[in-house]
Amino acid sequence: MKDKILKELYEHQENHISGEYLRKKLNVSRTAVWKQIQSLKEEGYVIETMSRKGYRLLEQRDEILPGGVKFNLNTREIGKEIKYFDTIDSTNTYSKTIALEVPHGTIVMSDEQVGGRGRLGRNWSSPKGEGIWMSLILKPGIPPNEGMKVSHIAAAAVCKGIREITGLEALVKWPNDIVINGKKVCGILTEVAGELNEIHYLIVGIGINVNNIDFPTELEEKASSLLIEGKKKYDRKELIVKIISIFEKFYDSFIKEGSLEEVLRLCRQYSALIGREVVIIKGGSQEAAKVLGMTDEGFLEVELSDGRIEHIFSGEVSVRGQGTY
Ligand code: BTX
Repeated sequence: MKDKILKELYEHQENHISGEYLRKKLNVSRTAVWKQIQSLKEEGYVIETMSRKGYRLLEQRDEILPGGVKFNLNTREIGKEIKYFDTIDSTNTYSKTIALEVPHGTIVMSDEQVGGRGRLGRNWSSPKGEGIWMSLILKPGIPPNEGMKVSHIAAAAVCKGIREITGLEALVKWPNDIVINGKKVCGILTEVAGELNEIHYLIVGIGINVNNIDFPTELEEKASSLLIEGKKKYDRKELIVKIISIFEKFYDSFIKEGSLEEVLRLCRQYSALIGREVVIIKGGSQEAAKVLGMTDEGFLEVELSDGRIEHIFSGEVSVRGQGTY
């Protein structure tokens, strides 16, 4: 019932709706309506109550409460279920604990992560109220080796979404970062659980620095935010809705038609690496190379210093002449 009341409040944000209207519409008592309104207020929704007029949702622009995302999304499946937290260790870690019980497309998001994770056990700084820290739980029924393609879908969707909302020149740094002016504004962590021939579930963790004003000293050189680059604050809800909508479109054409065409086109057009001299870091070793392109399978095609052409599946690539990043 709470969800239905919230939906009504979102649909009538311009004016108040009376307790009587809600009571009739949902076929419940006025006390029940009142109780649900109190409970929504406790969850952080700002609801104005005026005698004789009723209730009105006053949304603060910068909040990312789940209703603001859910009722603005026009997707088929992704985001129909949203689990929202004020604070959590990591949305990816939590997603793993619920993945088998929740429907495909469930999103877990949090206003803050205190144990945000990057790849290979690295940390992901996720301060409160500043970024988008979310995980998509997907059940695609594809072989595990195709999981990487879903990561590319996420990168293309985030890059396109950021460009459309902010107009900033976001680039995809293969395989899973989004950079602006050579600094990382987003990281994607895709984790797969399954058997040899089929994925049980796949968790795509997306971390975007949106309104961060500054970063811990050790990140200053390589991290940035949309606010720092665009010199203005951005609405996190609007970004989430845009990115999820684009993601679902790309994801559907991959799953239904096996097509990654648009995703590859975007990853190539907006690549931060193609045509550049880079250093490939694999385990303990480093090798200089020039990036030639990206294959249809999503591998990075590079030319090594001895002229050999290699297709790289995963690993670290740092652009030469730009420090370690
Ligand atoms: P990565 O291993 O490519 O990047 C981690 C590295 O990036 C860190 O070692 C650090 O140098 C740098 N870093 C840490 N925090 C930030 C930041 N906020 N901005 C820029 N650079 C940073 C990238 O891994 C994958 C990150 C995924 C994060 C999402 S958030 C939602 C979900 N939950 C979760 O725990 N992780 C994912």
